[in-house]
Amino acid sequence: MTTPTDTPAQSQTPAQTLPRTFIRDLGGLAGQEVRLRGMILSRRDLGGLQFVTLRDGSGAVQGVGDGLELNLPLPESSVEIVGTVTPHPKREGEVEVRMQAMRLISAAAEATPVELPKLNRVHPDTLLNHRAVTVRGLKERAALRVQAELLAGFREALNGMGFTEISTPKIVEAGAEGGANLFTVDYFGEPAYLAQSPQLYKQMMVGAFERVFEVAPVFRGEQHNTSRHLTEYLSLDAELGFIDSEEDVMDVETEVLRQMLARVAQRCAPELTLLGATLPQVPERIPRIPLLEARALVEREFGHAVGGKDLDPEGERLLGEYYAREHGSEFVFVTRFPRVARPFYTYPEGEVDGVPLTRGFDLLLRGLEITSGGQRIHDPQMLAESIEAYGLNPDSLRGYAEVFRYGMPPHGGFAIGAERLTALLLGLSNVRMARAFPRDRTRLQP
Ligand code: AMO
Repeated sequence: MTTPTDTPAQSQTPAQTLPRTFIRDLGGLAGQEVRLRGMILSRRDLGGLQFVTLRDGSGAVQGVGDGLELNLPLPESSVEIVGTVTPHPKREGEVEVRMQAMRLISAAAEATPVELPKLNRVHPDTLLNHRAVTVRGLKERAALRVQAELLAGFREALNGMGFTEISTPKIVEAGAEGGANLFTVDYFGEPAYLAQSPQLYKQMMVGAFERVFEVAPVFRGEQHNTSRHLTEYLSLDAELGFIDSEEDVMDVETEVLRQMLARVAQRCAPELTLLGATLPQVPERIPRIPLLEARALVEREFGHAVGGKDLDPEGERLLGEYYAREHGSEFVFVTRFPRVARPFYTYPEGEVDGVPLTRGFDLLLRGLEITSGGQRIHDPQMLAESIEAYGLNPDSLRGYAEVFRYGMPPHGGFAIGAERLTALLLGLSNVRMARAFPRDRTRLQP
């Protein structure tokens, strides 16, 4: 084990009584003596001159020692450094710390499996296999830091708009979203499922609070291994009563996104710079286009004909490209989804060319879906008919359907996939990097 020797200067000097300074606060302290604590991201000993990059929870800084009598410990060792803040000789506006002493707090027993300052050269699978330690990399943690501010912004915006935070079961008797991607749980010998969405519960809670939101993981047994699918992801859900139509829901989501991004812009400048990310503008009114028109548009503008009931990923990409170019908006709402492409709870809305439509919408950002939402059915008779039309078992939806007989206002809501939003804002190529410990078809570790 490498044990650095404490320099005599460090023993009983006033430096020891210095309070700890966090790296983020060093900027205004040039000329002052500080005491830092952190982990060694990298280190070099150049014949008597010692260089370390120290990382604490708030940032990273270079420390320089001249002839310090110490053996630099392995990277990721925890140390305390006492030194003087000085302007960085090469990087305008930055500071470094001239180290007088370094004390080892907790030594790393082994070198990390990959070098944390060089993660951009490492294969993503290797990064994820060693995620417990690679998540310490400056860019990897920056993405999660931005996500934390997005979540705080989501809560702050909705709290400010009179929403109440709720917490609903993740072990459920029936799926909310349909499809074959339910995870089964053995619930004392009976089958139960992991919640695909808080959908049914957030609707029920509209009856209590009128405006509700939830931030919680949801589970989807996605068979496909793509760069935008996880089997466990963080769903940012909102639901509100007394709407006139889904237009009100889109207005609320627009305002929530504006506040979320404003918070990130204000608090995450270092992270955005580190990641080379530019935040999109949230327009006053995000453009809205009905799905059938969107399909016609990508065919007309790009010659891309879409089969099936939805827009395919390429169609979404092209639509995003079109609205960015022609309307200067990186966001676009796709509205009036056909009934076959939406779950049973979606409010039906007329038909075009024999295709029954709904008041359901998606929101695309930079050509990828980040949200689904819409107005919901609140009339008990209409709901019973929908459950039947979708071939669902009314018994498994009993507790949900019941509440509509006791009275519900017209309502609707939306859910944002937190990892997709984070990845798109930051230009991450894979949603896995927007989750500390991603779960996918083949990954349950670490
Ligand atoms: P939906 O199923 O479209 O709608 O999901 C909402 C949003 O969640 C994200 N998302 C995913 N992210 C990562 N991995 C996945 N496997 C995954 N699946 C979905 C997407 C998507 O837009 N109850 C409705 C929402 C509502 O109407 O309020 C729902 O869950 O960003």
